[in-house]
Amino acid sequence: MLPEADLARIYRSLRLIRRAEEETARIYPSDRIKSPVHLAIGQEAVATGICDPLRPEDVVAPTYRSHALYLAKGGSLRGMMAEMYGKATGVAAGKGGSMHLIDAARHVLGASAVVGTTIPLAVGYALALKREGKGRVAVALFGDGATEEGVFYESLNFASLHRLPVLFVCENNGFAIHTPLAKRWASEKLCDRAAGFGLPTTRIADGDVLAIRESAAGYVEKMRKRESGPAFMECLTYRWREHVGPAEDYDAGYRPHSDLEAWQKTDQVARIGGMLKAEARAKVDAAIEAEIADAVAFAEQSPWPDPKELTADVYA
Ligand SMILES: Cc1ncc(C[n+]2csc(CCOP(=O)(O)OP(=O)(O)O)c2C)c(N)n1
Repeated sequence: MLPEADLARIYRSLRLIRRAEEETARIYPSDRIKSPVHLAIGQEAVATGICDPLRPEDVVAPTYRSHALYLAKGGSLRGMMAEMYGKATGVAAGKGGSMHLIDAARHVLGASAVVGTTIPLAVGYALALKREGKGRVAVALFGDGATEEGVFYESLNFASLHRLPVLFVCENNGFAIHTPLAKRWASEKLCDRAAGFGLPTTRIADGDVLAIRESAAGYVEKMRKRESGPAFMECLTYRWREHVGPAEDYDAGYRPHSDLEAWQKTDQVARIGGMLKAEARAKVDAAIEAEIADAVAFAEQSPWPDPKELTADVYA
């Protein structure tokens, strides 16, 4: 069993993501949040397990479903909340919304709504980090749908050829919007496809945050020492809410509620929380509630962007 301090840190990350997203879902129907939201409630273990072994100066490349990765890497909660509210104090000055989070100080690259597009950005960054020679690594996190883009395979090949320090992580939640893997993939052996490009691979099927962390830590350590090039992880997980928006969608007919119930039995927030002493857990929970309340108040009290800013930082 991990030392209590490690468990507390991992629990804090899992719980912060869960509660920040639950709060987002609670506020959403009021229309104060102006941006569409792709929630990762249920998927927290992937971002948390991957980011725990990372150093502050390592780089992560998120997707539009990026609250979890952004927060796990230490991104500003105030800046994220204000961004979703469309306020001038948001991380993209209120112009990007939930799908375009960024925190340059925490080395969270800009997210994108276009599926697969941040994978090559992580590879390009890894090339720069290799040349820099300080042992930093880049991580690309993406959904199973992104592996259907040609750029995914180009990225694997280029990174493997040049032995770049990049960890590719597929958060496989089984669906691209409403379409299941069985209707999209001729073979579900995703790790075999990655291995075909010469990458070591690991598949974690049960969402165990500690197993994800251990696997990521092993790969990252070898990359830092230049003992290996890129690596590939497939982490099975489950999106509890609808593809986009705050609600559940088990009445839509594309997946049964029993799947949710099965994943909820191994919920990592509850599991890791249960490994902590009650007092330690209560302390973490209270600190997180205060942090979220502060971020929401910050977003609500922040000013709207000045209309004169409308065309600033916009390419034309
Ligand atoms: C290039 C591109 N094609 C299609 C879309 C429409 N689209 C938005 S989300 C999505 C599903 C992607 O699924 P996945 O990569 O598994 O991520 P998840 O939403 O499950 O996190 C699609 C097809 C898009 N945004 N970009």
